[in-house]
Amino acid sequence: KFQARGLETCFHDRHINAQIYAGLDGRNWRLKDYEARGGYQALRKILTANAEGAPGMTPDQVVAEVKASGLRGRGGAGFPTGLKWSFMPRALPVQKYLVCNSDEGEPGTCKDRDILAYNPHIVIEGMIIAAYAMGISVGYNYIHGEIFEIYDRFEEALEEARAAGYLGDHILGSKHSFQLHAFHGFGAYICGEETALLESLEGKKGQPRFKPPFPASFGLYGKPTTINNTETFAAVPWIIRNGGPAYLECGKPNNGGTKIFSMVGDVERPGNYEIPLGTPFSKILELAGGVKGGKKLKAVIPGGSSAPVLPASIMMDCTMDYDSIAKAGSMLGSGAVIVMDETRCMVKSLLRLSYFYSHESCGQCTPCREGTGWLWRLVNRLEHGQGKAEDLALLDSVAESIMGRTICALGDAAAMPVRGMLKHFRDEFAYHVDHKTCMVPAYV
Ligand code: L3W
Ligand code: SF4
Repeated sequence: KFQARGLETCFHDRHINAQIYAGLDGRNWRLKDYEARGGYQALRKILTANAEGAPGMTPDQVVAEVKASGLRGRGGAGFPTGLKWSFMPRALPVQKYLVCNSDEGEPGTCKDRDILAYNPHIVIEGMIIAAYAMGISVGYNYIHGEIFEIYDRFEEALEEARAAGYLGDHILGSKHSFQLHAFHGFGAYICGEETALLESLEGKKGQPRFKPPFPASFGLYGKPTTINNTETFAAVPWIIRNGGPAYLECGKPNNGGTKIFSMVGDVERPGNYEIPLGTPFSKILELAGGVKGGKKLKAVIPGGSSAPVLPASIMMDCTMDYDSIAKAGSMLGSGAVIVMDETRCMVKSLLRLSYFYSHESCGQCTPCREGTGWLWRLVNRLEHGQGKAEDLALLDSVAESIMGRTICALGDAAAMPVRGMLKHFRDEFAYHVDHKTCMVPAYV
């Protein structure tokens, strides 16, 4: 059921790969296996009282450790995790919630489902620690609606954790109580947007809310809520056991630790690879076996479908971290690296992306609802030899009119790939207009 998909080990000495993928063969994901690998030791470290009865680490110390680690949100935005945790008004005597965003839906991204499949307890432990740090007593893991086995497995893991006293009242005999529940989502891409996820969790239609207010002040049921991605929580136990500075050192300044990249598209060994942030792109391409069939690399979308495409010449000079990819004009996003070889037609690729965003738009705001449809129809006619000379400028203008004018990031996510394609591969689009066909022989 849970087969390895070409997962490689990390080549860095101080990696957490063994932690996340330790249950790789699909059998040793259970609590006893996780404990045998040092699982729940971080939780014991913070909760075990010293001779004076004080906990091993105070909530403030936990937040400080996460801040020191440089951990940034692994869901797409790269927001500093420790800073986000510090927004939680811990002392406020109201119900507060912790939510894990496992609604992985970004095209190309398939890392969170692997973490949940191979090592669900690492996420549970990370969430219990986060709840302790922020004084939260109730949490949910919102799992993508189209993955069934993983939801069932997570439920089983929760049962194990409850039976062992890691979840529930007075965890490990301490004052910390935390109830954690799994929630099976509905499979809509937009439910991965944090406020749409909250609406969905409340039983409503999954549509994004205006921000601000951010979930930190107005979240689930209007209460203060912290939402982090699955991979973000999975990094926390290692940080607590080994210290924030050690995690930071695994990566590079402002880009602490390791990150899982989903290598997809035209590579020999597609799969998830955990590498230190700051690793050259050429290295991860090599880990994935290089470009499939020995073909030439044409382009790469470095951070999931929302990120602008980069041509091979730029990508080969990049390192895989937030700052390097942003400097090159794209974003690291959720870490899906979509590799395209020389036979890929950029018009056809954009057509697929544009259709996706048009289909997934929730329809609340006009620039996104109408604009994504226009983008798709324009690219569709270019692809099918009916494009006009003015269509390229029109594409630019529609994308420009969407950017920054919508409630959530989906509008930008639809517009950015268009701008990236036209910036770097305009000649291909012009060729479709002039010749009514594709310049890439494989698709003619
Ligand atoms: C309190 C403030 N909280 C920001 C919080 C905010 C959120 C986080 C980041 O989009 C991106 C998007 C997709 N007080 C705050 C504050 N926060 N300022 O920090 O916020 P933000 O708005 O920068 O990003 P976002 O809305 O979370 C996420 C991109 O990720 N993406 C999508 C990937 C999709 C998946 C998936 O399918 N699972 O990962 C890929 O690139 O385009 O740009 O928590 O509340 N002042
Ligand atoms: Fe919905 Fe699109 Fe507006 Fe987001 S940008 S709220 S997906 S219509």
